[in-house]
Amino acid sequence: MKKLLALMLALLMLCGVAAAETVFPLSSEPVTLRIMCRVTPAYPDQDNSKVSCMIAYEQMTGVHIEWTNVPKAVFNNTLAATINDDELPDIIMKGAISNANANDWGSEGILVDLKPYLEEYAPNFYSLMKQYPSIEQAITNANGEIFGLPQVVISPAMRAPVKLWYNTKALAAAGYSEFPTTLEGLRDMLMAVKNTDWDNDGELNDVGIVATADYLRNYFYGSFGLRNRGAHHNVVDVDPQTHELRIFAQSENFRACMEYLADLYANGLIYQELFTTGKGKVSAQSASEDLSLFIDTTTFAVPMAFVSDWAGVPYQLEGPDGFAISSEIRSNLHSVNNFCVTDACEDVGLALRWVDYFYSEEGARFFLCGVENQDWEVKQDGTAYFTDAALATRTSDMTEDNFKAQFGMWAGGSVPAAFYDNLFGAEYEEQPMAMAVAMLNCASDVVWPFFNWTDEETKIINTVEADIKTFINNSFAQIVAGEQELTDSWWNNFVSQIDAMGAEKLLKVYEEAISRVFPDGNF
Ligand SMILES: [Ca+2]
Repeated sequence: MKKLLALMLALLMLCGVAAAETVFPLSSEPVTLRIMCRVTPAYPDQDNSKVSCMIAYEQMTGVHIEWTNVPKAVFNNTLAATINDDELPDIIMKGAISNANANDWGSEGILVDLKPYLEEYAPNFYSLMKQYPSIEQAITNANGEIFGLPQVVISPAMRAPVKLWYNTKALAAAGYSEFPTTLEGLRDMLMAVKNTDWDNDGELNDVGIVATADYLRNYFYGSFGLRNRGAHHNVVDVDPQTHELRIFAQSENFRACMEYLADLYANGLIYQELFTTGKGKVSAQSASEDLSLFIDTTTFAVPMAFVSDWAGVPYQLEGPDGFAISSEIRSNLHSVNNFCVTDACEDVGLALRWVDYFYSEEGARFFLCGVENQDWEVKQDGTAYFTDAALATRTSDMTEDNFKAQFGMWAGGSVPAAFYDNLFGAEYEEQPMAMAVAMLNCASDVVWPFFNWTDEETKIINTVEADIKTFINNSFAQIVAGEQELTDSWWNNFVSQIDAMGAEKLLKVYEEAISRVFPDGNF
């Protein structure tokens, strides 16, 4: 019996990983799909029709794409206006639409339920979904509908995006041979760097830590044991002592985290414009050598000429209570609803066959990195990398994203594709990869997937949780930037305001969802 079971399991696994061959062209008749896509400034003219894999894919598939390229900064508003005006494209791509919005638009008939089509028209995606149950769980709503395809992450390289990078020249000039391991050590080191003219330009002009506000919070939270259920949940986690659900911003450790960062900020050890311009200036700051430490996924914002000055910290810094958790850890998903089909689409099957190739190993590499033997090739040692012709287009003022966005659709993320181990560059380079593996080792034992809420729960998530999250993030920024003093009365008021905003209701909703997702109680 045991043997039979093992055999059946082995067979099941074989079926699970067997890639479905996509047959090209997808259409023998000329056919057009209209895709509205979120694009970042990395792309040439922010125009997907100029990306070489998309040019090649038109030839392969026989499907012409009419692109509506929408800059990231205005994407959500533009999408909302498009839906309001009933001028729908066939497909909405790279939008990372929240499950709550997708369920809303789905229930109004604007988005098509893809579930009945997946097995037949998206066999690569379908087999991934069956192989990784957390994927199916995260994208299937309470009515059993699926309104969008996600970015799947299989490789560890893609599961720990928040990393700490330091300028080795700055550290050496300040007398450090190794990066510190604790928050206290970090403060001392930043102070020493700040007081060193490490780039020898005659001025003390180091700008301190640069990060987006999100990444600043999500890195330092971990050193205080906060947000300990991973990257997909920003308000609720589990109290490490009591193992009960909590709104982590109401814990004393959240106060301690803000106090620590407010002290850094007041001493000029955090970039003073971080809460207004975020990491927007990494490129210029690293080129003028004013930057010694930043938090980001890789060094892709640093101009090529300076990249070799930078090294990463392959561990989470330890906080005052001994916490060293990496809080920005993804499940097997990066983002959901990156490929949604609208009711304006006349051939849902074709739309799905078009995207399904990107969930195969071969197709994912094509979609994300570009055309084999034109943009990249397999080198003699078996590793893949860009061709000489591709590398010849690289100029020293280009960031890695600028360079890559000429060939593939990776830059900017939230893609409808699967990230296997066969990619190269960016997160897959030796250093970021080693750091990602190390940060995964600092993850909590349990990382919550995206939850798919019921209609009733969605109402609470869209209102109560969204409001609490905004309130927490704004308060955090005010305290850290010193606009507000963190007194006892401010703190007590902050905690009770979260209660007044519906903390209990929100925790109840999490409790319900968790009883569905973790029926064994190991949440
Ligand atoms: Ca200087």
